[in-house]
Amino acid sequence: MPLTIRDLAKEKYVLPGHAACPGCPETIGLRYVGMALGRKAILVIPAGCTSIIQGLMPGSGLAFPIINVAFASADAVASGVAAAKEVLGEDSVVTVWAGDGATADIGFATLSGAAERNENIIHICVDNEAYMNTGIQRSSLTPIGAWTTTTWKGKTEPKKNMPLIMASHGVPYVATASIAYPMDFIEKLKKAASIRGFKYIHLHAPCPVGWRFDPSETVEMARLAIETGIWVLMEVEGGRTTISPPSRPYADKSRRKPVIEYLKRQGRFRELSDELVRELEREIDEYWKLLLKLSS
Ligand SMILES: Cc1ncc(C[n+]2csc(CCOP(=O)(O)OP(=O)(O)O)c2C)c(N)n1
Ligand code: SF4
Ligand SMILES: [Mg+2]
Repeated sequence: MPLTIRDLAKEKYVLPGHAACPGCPETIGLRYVGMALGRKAILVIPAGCTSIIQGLMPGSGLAFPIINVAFASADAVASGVAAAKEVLGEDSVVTVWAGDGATADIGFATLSGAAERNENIIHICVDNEAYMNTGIQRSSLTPIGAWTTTTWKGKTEPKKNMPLIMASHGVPYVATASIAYPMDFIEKLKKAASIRGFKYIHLHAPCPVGWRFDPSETVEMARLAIETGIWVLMEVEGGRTTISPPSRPYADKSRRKPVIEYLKRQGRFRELSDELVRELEREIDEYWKLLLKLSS
């Protein structure tokens, strides 16, 4: 039976008065985490925008139980919390909620270690493609050509492919998600919570501040990433790759929108050359070919 809105937790986990910017993708994603996991969720959060969004004690903009940790330790802390909960016989879903910087750069050692040990946790990478909280510095998940305050002329290196890197750890479950496709994300979260062992979900999260678009366009920008094929929704479960329903139409190249439709809407790509746009189109094609091969 497909999941419906009636199956979701009714409590609100993102509260009025939180400290996020208007149009913030992280609050959108956190709402869906609350709807999917409800009271079972325990969030482990390294430094990043969400640490600010939650606010200062004794108030909090988030109703989850949260452990704030140093950048590099998130998955090690989560491993310990999950082990303790198991000893106590408590049914919790220990979930790391970490930015792209915290996931792919500074926290990668403990993430890789927890994946290799197959710890019973979920790691969600909320990917806004830069270190936003400290003023839009590049991360290894910033795409090629994008302006940041540390890549004034556009980043010269391509975006690291974290979902495939995590899949190559041989963990039970890896998925990609988008804040524009809530039911797809929620289903993946619920599935991850039902699987024992290490689970990785990579959430595409366009940030109006760092990407330079109007805050009213956050969801539209995330949807365009799917429609141009630059972000693909998929799952790798027990080593088997499948393209998720919202992305399936775009396996057919003729149905994809030109990537320029996505790039031209974001100020961070203002200086992008025609040559780089062609290069990105070529990379999208190549990646789709690889995914279709893996999923055949
Ligand atoms: C070890 C360490 N280095 C640097 C910082 C400063 N710092 C705090 S948040 C942040 C950026 C986080 O970026 P990301 O993980 O992508 O999350 P976002 O802010 O984009 O949500 C940095 C560099 C820190 N707190 N600890
Ligand atoms: S900088 Fe971006 S990710 Fe951070 S709080 Fe603002 S909108 Fe959200
Ligand atoms: Mg970030």
